[in-house]
Amino acid sequence: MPRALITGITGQDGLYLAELLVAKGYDVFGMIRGQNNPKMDLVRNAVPEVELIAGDLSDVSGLTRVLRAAEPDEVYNLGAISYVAYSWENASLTTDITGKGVLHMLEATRLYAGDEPASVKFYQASSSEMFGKVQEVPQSESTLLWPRSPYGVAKVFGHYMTINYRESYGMHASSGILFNHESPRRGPEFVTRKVTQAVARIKLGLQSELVLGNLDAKRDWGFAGDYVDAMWRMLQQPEADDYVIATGETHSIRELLDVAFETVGIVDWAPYVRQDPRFMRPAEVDLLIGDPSKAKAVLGWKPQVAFSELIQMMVENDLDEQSALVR
Ligand code: NAP
Ligand code: F7E
Repeated sequence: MPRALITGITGQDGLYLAELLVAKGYDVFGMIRGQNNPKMDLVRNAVPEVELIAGDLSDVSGLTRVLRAAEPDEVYNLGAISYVAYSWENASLTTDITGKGVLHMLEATRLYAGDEPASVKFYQASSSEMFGKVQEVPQSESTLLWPRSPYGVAKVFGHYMTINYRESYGMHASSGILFNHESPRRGPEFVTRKVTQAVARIKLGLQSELVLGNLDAKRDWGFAGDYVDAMWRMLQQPEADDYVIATGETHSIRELLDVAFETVGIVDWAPYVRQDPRFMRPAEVDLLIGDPSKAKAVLGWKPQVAFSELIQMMVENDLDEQSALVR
């Protein structure tokens, strides 16, 4: 049975990936941080087969111990401080975890792999936020990076460090440049889930308004369940490489609002939505749209869930969750 180690097991992608790997017959190990992490029960309920090992991306000696305990064939480094807005308020911490944490994982994996550096396959969760102020439309693997937030800068560091470990030590280290991907498991701080939760609550009479920032930003949104499959496909390739994972479509926050409110039968959302500068960012990423043709050609990957289907799925889930809360 192949063995996989996932950092960020308590996050949106960590859970979907763990489910995928368990279904494929892997022995899955998840790194979990902190003492008595409140999300431990969530992981245990969703994927009871996964063995949890305590560790933190800031602690390189602890990571060495985690690698020795899991003895993985594949390492998926999904752990990060991932909320872009938070990264301006906590730039140094974001740099330490989202940036330097990648170096720590690469180094712990290299030391664990010993004389056979390519024997342990490594996946790094890079991000379309690295494109920031986009220099090309659509964005591909060769587009110049121009990050616009401390999060984006930290991801660029992790991305190039992954390439550097591949080139310096011959590690099988791949980097997935994933565009925004969402699901009913998305954290409520991100705009899709903030909108779908609020729409459900407005429909149920539990909330009267939704306060947002920039409504004109455009994102290439896909379904997280599809995107973790791309991660796995990257590590099955004979050679490590970097891949853009995206739908190739872009939509504004306004279009997101159209679909979410239409799902509950509200055609005009303007009376419910207010803009507040509090949710505007010091530097915005105005437009993201990815070109996933390399992933299609080499990995045989393509997205299965369309934008409107994704948002409808999230609204339906939030209607169920919010109704259960008031029952
Ligand atoms: P998420 O839901 O925010 O999950 C982040 C995970 O990182 C959580 O499990 C969190 O654990 C863990 N983590 C935070 N600080 C840590 C630390 N110091 N040590 C170890 N683990 C730590 O993120 P996601 O949406 O699943 O994304 C997964 C990865 O893909 C992230 O690296 C993200 O930056 C990247 N990414 C995401 C997207 C997207 O659209 N979702 C797109 C491109 C790239 P706790 O529960 O303990 O906080
Ligand atoms: O913002 C705008 C906001 O926080 C999307 C992370 O997974 O994807 C994610 O980063 C857009 C931005 O995601 C609100 O200004 C308007 O333009 O949902 P988000 P993100 O910043 O794109 C990338 C690929 C990652 O790698 C990250 O880890 O929506 N927006 N009003 C708002 N955003 C939020 N959160 N809240 C608002 O009220």
